[in-house]
Amino acid sequence: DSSDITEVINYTQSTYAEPNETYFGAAKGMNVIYLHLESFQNFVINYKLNGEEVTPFLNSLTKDENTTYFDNFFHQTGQGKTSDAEFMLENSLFGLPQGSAFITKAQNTYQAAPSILKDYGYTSAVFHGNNGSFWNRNVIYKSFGFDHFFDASYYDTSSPIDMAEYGLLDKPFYDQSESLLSSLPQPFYTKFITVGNHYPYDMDQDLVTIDKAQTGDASVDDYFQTARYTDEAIEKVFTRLKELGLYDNSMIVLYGDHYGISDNHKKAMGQIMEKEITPYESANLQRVPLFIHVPGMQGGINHTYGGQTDLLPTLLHLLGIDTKNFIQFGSDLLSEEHNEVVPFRNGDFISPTIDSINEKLYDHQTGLPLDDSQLEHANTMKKDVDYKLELSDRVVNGDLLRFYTPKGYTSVDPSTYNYTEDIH
Ligand code: GP9
Ligand code: MN
Repeated sequence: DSSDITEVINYTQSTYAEPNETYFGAAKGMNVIYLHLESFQNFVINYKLNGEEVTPFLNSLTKDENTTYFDNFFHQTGQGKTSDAEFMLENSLFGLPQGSAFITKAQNTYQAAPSILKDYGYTSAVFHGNNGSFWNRNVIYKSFGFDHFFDASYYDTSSPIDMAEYGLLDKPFYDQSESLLSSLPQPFYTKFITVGNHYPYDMDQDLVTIDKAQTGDASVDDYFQTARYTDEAIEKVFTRLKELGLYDNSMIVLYGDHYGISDNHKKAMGQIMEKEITPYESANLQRVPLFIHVPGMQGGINHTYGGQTDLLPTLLHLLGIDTKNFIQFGSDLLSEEHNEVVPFRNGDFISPTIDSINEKLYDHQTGLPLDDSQLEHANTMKKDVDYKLELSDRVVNGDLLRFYTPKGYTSVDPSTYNYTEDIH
């Protein structure tokens, strides 16, 4: 009930990380373009298969002067997969321990990114070449305050060669999204959700430009072909944004949503990574790429440890919007006060010093069992992680944001949104 919210507010106030004045407002007033890297694990970045780069364009982004590439960024998803990634991205709230909050908690009160940005004149839209009811998106997006949701009904999905199992393939998807994007007033906040690189990663061999791997495990071997395809589609997006004159006034954020290769493929992954996939290695393979491109902002490779709940405070601070009064469970990755302990949905955590994986403690740098002298410190970290997850679950299960409206924030009325009356 409402007394719970006081404990939550005290907690999130205590974990708030203040903006880094070097970066605060670096993207102020810019458009935001999220490019969703489906099932993309970080091990693919700068990986060479038979001497050939799998993702040459993304690899080039790790060296782009205005792109910050985070190489210690982790997904924190549970059973909700993509929907958990979106939930965390838009709210800086964890998904649920079981099931998908998108499905079971769509009627909650949220103070999500689109609604926060509306107070700053932003128009928001999601583009996704799958039917709008998948993951209950067409319901929960209204609670998030998305102005538009361009689902498969806005796209030409009539030619089979353009289709993947969960909707339109990336290249035709992005091509067809262009006129929809150009119809939006600026500044806009947009998210493009792709499906090309989705399990089991099989692709029409007429469309592939790199060989499969040769482990004998099909979903591992094929993964490199769909990852390459995703990379090529992203490169085309960057080229088109420049041609459309949108590149210089847009912040582009690329993020992996969750793992691609599950723990059932340890043997094949051991060949790919040339090391045994132990529980420690498997947890450390949960890194997903995060690239933040801001025109005019000095980029580089940023080794800060973080997760998907950290994206919203990071994004808002880059846009010059302070997050102090919002209930957010992550913290700004660029802040000097950012907490580098990365909680996972199952209570495990990874940090620059200590990892807790399946109830076992490790020295993060060596992967060896933790020295007894560190046990007390590790237990404190574990308690903090458990408490953070518990409070986030209390907010989502108790719909507690009903009881707290941040100063200056305009609440959302989901009934005012209708995604079918848009331009067709
Ligand atoms: C479905 C697409 C894939 O619309 O986003 O979802 P996933 O299976 O990755 O959760
Ligand atoms: Mn996904």
